[in-house]
Amino acid sequence: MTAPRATKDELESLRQQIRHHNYRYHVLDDPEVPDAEYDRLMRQLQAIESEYPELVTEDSPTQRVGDTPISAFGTVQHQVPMLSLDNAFAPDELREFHRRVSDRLELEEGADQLCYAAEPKLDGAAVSLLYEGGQLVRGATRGDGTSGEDITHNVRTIDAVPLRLIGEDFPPTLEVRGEVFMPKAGFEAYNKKAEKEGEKTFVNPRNAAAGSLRQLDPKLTAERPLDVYVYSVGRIDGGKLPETHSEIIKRLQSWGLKTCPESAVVEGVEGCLAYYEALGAKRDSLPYEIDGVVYKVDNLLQQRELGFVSRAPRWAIAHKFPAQEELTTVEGIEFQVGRTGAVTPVARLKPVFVGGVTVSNATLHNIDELHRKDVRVGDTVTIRRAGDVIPEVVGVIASRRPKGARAAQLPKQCPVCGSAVIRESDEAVARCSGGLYCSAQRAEALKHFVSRKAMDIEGLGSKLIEQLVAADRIKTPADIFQLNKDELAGMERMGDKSAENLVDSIEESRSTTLQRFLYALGIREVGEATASALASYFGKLDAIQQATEEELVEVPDVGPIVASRIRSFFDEAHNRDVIKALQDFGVHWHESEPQRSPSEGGLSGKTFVLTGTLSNMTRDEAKQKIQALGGKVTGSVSKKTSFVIYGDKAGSKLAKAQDLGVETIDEAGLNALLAES
Ligand code: IWH
Repeated sequence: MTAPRATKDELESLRQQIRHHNYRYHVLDDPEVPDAEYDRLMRQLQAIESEYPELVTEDSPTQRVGDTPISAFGTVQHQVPMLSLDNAFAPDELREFHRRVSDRLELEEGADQLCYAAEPKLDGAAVSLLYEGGQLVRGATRGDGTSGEDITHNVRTIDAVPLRLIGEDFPPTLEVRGEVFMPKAGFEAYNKKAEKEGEKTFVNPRNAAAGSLRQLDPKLTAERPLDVYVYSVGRIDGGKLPETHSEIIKRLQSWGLKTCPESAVVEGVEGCLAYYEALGAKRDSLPYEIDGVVYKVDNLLQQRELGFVSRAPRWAIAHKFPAQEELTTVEGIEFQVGRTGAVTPVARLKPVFVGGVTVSNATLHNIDELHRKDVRVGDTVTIRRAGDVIPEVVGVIASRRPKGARAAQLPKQCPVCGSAVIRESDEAVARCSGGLYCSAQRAEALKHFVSRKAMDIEGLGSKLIEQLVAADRIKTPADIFQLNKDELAGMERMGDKSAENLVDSIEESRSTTLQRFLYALGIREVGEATASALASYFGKLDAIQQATEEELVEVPDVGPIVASRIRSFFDEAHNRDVIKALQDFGVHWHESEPQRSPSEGGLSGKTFVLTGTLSNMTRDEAKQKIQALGGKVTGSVSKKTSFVIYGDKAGSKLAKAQDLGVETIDEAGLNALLAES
């Protein structure tokens, strides 16, 4: 059957629309239509193509993923070699580079007028993309720079790689180079899923990108969240390009190729260094991993004048950031006890410079992680420190394991106090059961108590607290208020002046707020936000201490688990004693009237249970609306429940309400009730 003219026109129109939306979405990061509309256009195109298979073309947006795996990778010769870059690590090396460039170009000393195109150096896999007549005909890896592997079937699956260039003025043959990378979010999501399904995970986004491109089956590559930035031109036949790198990049973008939005033109070496600083500050918030900055002399005439040394251009350099991953060896595995008793394995390391600091400890998170990564004393491991994140052990280099390296086991007794270490079956963490008997938990609780967002006692640092706890000089937070200047001045690394400042700071902290005080108590699950909610809801400490779990869950954002933690904290006589002692020592705050008294509002005295998915509000929003009118919201249905509000996919709670004869109302009914109350 031959397709009518109108169908062919529609087909071409759909393809053009889809290419345009791809461009808006991927290249400009500014979609014009909602995803659902894009999806509709794709489906329409698929429908027509399946009716007229003879009209399917290679560059149709539906043809990204081929259905037959290849049997081996072909070899591709790069007619224009793919370059490598010299590296600079310190500002002086960059100044050196700038001086060499300026000298060769016979520019004045300083040469501020020299422009560089600066861009992030992505941590991915370099690729070459060849377009003939605007159609993507070949994708290749960099390989050794002269020949690489044909990965056309895989680059086609990357949505950000156009199968067809847009516009009219592109050169008949255009080979571009760029970096294929896996954004951080995609990398994490991919690894999480792989782990859950017992599949191999990737060590870092760079390996993920490179590994994904080396699949024989494009269906596998298509499942990987890959992205691309194009950063230079290789071969070009016919057509002419602008005379600066930065203008060329703009031109590539206008043809539908995705370029990095962080790239910029800077002036002189100072401009380069300022760009480096600014990008370094942004490094952790960028959605992809970078390992430095690339500077290229922007002017192509000047590039030609500078030329090459062997395979590297004299006109470009990579200025590296401090590595975020390094190798070192594990000298020991210890277990640290935190404020809540959590027993955390920590690797003691041969000190290593990574992420800009020297690291000698790295967390192993929890015992499962320790066993999963199978880290042993003596192992060579990869350590990662990104930004301000706690350094962690990424993995073991298996081939470098010494003979007889022993695995560490979770201790049965707390290494600090000897109490039993207990792990609830559904929890990832094991905990010391010693509570405040355990000096580690005590010290951590005290550190939390004095911290800036809690009681804000300046000058009482970790080391000093550890000393005071070890000397049995402070057992509870109340003991802090009995410390005197002379004994503090006698502690290690303390002088008269710092002791005096500390005493002043302790004195000042006596006057605080209920929110800070509650937070400082270190009740599990009670962070700053919950402390603040409790303080404004109840206004007074007494009211919180006496609140039942039912009353506590009425506080916005307090659920049954948090409520039970709060209740158990105040049920502990020891905790009540400490609070009393603190108040006796003069710790005070302003008490206020409760923000909401349960007897106000048209729903007071009524108890609600919410179940299922509501369509126009979340359950939390419904809860707040009910509470605002004085109603109570609880988690389980009983004879005392006034109403069960049910949404979509309501389950056993609805059934139970019907069993008990409790009134059930849907979302419309709830809205009516809220309106009339
Ligand atoms: C269902 N997306 O890849 C669906 N809005 O112009 C379809 C498309 C996309 C998502 C989900 C996330 C993403 C959107 C557009 C264009 C290309 C594209 C768009």
